[in-house]
Amino acid sequence: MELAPWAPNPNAPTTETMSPLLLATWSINHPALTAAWPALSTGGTAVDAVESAIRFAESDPRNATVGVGGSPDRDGTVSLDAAIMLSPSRTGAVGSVRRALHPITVARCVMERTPHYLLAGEAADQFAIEQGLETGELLTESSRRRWQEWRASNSITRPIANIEEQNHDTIGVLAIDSNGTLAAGCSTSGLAWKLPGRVGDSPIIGQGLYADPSVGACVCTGHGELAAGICASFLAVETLRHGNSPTDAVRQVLSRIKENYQLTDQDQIGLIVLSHIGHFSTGSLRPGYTTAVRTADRDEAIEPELVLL
Ligand code: SD4
Repeated sequence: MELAPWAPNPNAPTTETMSPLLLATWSINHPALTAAWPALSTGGTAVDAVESAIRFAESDPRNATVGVGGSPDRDGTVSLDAAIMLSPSRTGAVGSVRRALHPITVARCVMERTPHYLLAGEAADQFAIEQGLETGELLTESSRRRWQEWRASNSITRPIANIEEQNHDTIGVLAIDSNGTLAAGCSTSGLAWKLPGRVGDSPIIGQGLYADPSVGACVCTGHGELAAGICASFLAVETLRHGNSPTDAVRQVLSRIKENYQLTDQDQIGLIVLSHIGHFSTGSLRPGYTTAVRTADRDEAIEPELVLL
């Protein structure tokens, strides 16, 4: 049977104005939401809010796993991953950049100015330079010192640090603007002391983040390898797509991780799931994960709704 072409329904209600909303992984990223909120709450776009919140975190040298001052890899070099996503056909990402000071902006440029979705390594830094974006030294005195202390007290067979608030402040941001448009973004230096060349879940669509404007969005933080194998953010959004709540989606992701991995005491994943109508839930494998929330009525850091273990 031939289907009639889609035509707009003249009786459809007009899109309601939504209240803007900003969410970020880890309470330490609360100031990043505070920085992005004035523009978002006065008509700014979700994509600008995600970029500006993340740029704020990337600029803060005290933030030990995002941007300048991020945690080095095993060999003492800082390399960064970032991604931004509005919809399946509007995504941009960079992996393993070593010079770009704002990988989230490089990711946005990949989305807006190239036919590609992901650029990696030296060529991604070169792309940032060609686009006139800021580059510089990512290693600070303090990140160098932390790396030296780690080298002195650990063998190189133990390449990663525990995921906790003190050493894991990877930023994942979800936003809805007053037009009801969704955006998601992530930026990270990845797991501390990772093997050089390792790229985590954060710049990979479906793993560290996913957004589908008609369904919802998700961002993950923690051990990227756990989010990777189950396509955690995609799984969360697909769970919403089948009519389930954000809480169901968080539960689904955490249970799927538990079913598939031999979890150690150090393994952690935290996630935020947001429906396209502004309902959200948060969860983590273990206690310790927090979420920053900014709306017209809320300005706080909250404990996860679900903690699996
Ligand atoms: C990664 N998921 O590279 C990131 C790290 C992270 O809080 O989120 N840490 O695996």
